[in-house]
Amino acid sequence: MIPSNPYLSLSPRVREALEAGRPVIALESTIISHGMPYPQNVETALACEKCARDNGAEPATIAILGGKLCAGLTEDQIDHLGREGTRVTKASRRDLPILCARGMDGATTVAATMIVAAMAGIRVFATGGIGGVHRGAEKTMDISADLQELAHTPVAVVCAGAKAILDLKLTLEYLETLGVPVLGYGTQELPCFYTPHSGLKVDYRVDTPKELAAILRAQRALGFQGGMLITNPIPEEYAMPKDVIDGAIEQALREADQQGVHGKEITPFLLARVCELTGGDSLESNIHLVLNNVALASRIAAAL
Ligand code: PSU
Ligand code: MN
Repeated sequence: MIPSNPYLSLSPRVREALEAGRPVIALESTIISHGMPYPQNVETALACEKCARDNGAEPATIAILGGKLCAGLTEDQIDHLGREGTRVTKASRRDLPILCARGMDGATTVAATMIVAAMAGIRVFATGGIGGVHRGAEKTMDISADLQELAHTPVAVVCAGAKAILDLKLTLEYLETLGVPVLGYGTQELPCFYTPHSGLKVDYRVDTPKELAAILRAQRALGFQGGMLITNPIPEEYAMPKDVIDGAIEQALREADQQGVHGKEITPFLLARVCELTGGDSLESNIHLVLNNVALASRIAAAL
């Protein structure tokens, strides 16, 4: 049975799939409103939904609409989030009570999407990249709420690693402290979003959706409440040249610093600048890696 919550609103398709015990995966909406430009954001969100269905899972794109925590959106709702873009509040854990009480819209981050997925009983979630420990966090204390959520909320997140806009080494240390397993799908190396290579190691390499499902079941059987990070490298043919992407990231970080961008604005600022600086090439890679993650998440959900 799906637990009832006055703020939770499931689409008919998602409700039916969950009640029938069919595979369902969660998808986030900050990537739509704050992570990509219009109209590619809407096209990608719809392509993700199609990709999930092609791989045997019902997609539950998650967002806050009129104060309701929605799992499963219509095309019109996705289009609304894409067109409105950054006018939609970027919503992480701390934002949910206010947006619900005020009847507002919110584009859910990885953290907020995990919360809603867990409420609905969805165990697997696909996205592009998670938030993490920012470079310079020893001074700014900018550490994404995504990491704390991974510690507490029982949803497995499939991503292409984390972007080099973050301090990946510190992000792994933080996840270790929180007890979050970091797995590499078919690799020992932590993928670095636009490239498969970070030079850092994941905790374990896992080669099949079936084994990933077994690990998730064991985590549950142990009574652990936390999530899991499944990192899935971008396919080589879509990867960016390392020097190009590193150069763009360095420049975007310098500009953010000069312009005093901070807090929840920093991630969207860096994503948009990197896209501009690479002439849209990074967006192309971004779209392919997200679809690759959706396909894997769907296969894991099916194996569960
Ligand atoms: N990293 C990306 N693309 C994204 C995000 C992160 O490569 O779209 C988004 C995700 O929604 C993530 C959020 O949860 O940014 C993290 O924001 P913050 O660092 O402010 O917690
Ligand atoms: Mn932050």
